[in-house]
Amino acid sequence: MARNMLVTGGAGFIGSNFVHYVMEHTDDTVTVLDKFTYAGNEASLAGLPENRVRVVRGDICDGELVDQLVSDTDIVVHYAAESHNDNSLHDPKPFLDTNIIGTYTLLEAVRRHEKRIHHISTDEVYGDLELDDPERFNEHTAYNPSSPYSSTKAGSDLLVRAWVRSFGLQATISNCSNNYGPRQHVEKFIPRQITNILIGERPKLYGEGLNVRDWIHADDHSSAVLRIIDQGRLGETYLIGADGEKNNKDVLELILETMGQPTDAYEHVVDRPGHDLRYAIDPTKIRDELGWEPAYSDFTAGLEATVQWYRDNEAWWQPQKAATEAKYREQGQ
Ligand code: NAD
Ligand code: TDX
Repeated sequence: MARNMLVTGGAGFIGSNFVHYVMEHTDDTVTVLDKFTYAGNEASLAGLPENRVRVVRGDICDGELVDQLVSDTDIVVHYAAESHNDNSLHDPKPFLDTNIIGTYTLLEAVRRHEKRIHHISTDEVYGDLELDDPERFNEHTAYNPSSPYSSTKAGSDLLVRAWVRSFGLQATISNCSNNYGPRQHVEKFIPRQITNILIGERPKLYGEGLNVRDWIHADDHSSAVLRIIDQGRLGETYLIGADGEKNNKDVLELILETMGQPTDAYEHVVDRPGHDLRYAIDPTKIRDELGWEPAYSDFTAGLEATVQWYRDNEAWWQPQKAATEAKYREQGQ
């Protein structure tokens, strides 16, 4: 039976990709609740069927609005967050407001109305790994976040767990690795480098670029979230990853190669303070228990398609580019 989902942060990168994915793969209807911060973009929801997608401009910290929307929904899928580590190092307060208070506000409404929530989180809550550590993060790894961003995400996960245990809240949690794909804000690593090349700026690599991220296509994240919503066990946490470990230097060289540039045509800039060295997800639980498999096994092909998306959609990213680079320049990055 078709459901009505309340998707918070549905105008952001991963949330909007999820809404597109839901439209293509289910009969569900969606209400997007989004504050349209600098990271939300109406254009990311363009072309979706008007009879199945409603967009509400509002803050997840607004208790009255949240209460009303939650009462009308079958399930909340909670993507809304302040999401960028670099921003959190310069101005942490919005991270506490949205990621902690916003999540708390949603949890209370879900509890009052006896609904279900799926909480979207990140592998960054586990801190980082050494490059040669044979272990990867799994559902039992201890929380050890490094940045204001990841500590507020960790805090939000712990709130969900406490609401499950104390109040029997119907909730699931997923912690996913680094996403790439269309509609990602130009502040993030891959789109920043692609769009720098497109405007004739040199890409910027933090430090030596040996830091490893575990890349997954945003559509694979969406298919995993839908699988958890459909088949996941209430109260459980699932880690989502696609065995996509790569260091930043290799990813940057691949972007340069894909875009026909010399592979050394970039600058080293000042490193991020407290920069996590390596993230890596062990996805055994979601694969074995829920039978989920990623569809994008070829990172190079996925990256090429992403480069093409930014080439084809300059009107989407151009309005954000100058301000984003001005902010980075101030920070020496
Ligand atoms: P994003 O910054 O692109 O989008 C966030 C969205 O939330 C924006 O549309 C913004 O307007 C909205 N928002 C922010 N504060 C709000 C508020 N108070 N009320 C309502 N809406 C608000 O982020 P993203 O990269 O799409 O990440 C989405 C979620 O996925 C986050 O919870 C993030 O922690 C998680 N996540 C991201 C990644 C990644 O690689 N980007 C990986 C794992 C998990
Ligand atoms: O210009 C850059 N140069 C660079 O070398 C930028 C913007 C980043 N980097 C490095 C820092 C990281 O090692 O690239 C890597 C990826 O950086 P981000 O895109 O900022 O992502 P990260 O900090 O890894 O966090 C992302 O993945 C986990 C998302 O932003 C989070 O929301 C998610 O939780």
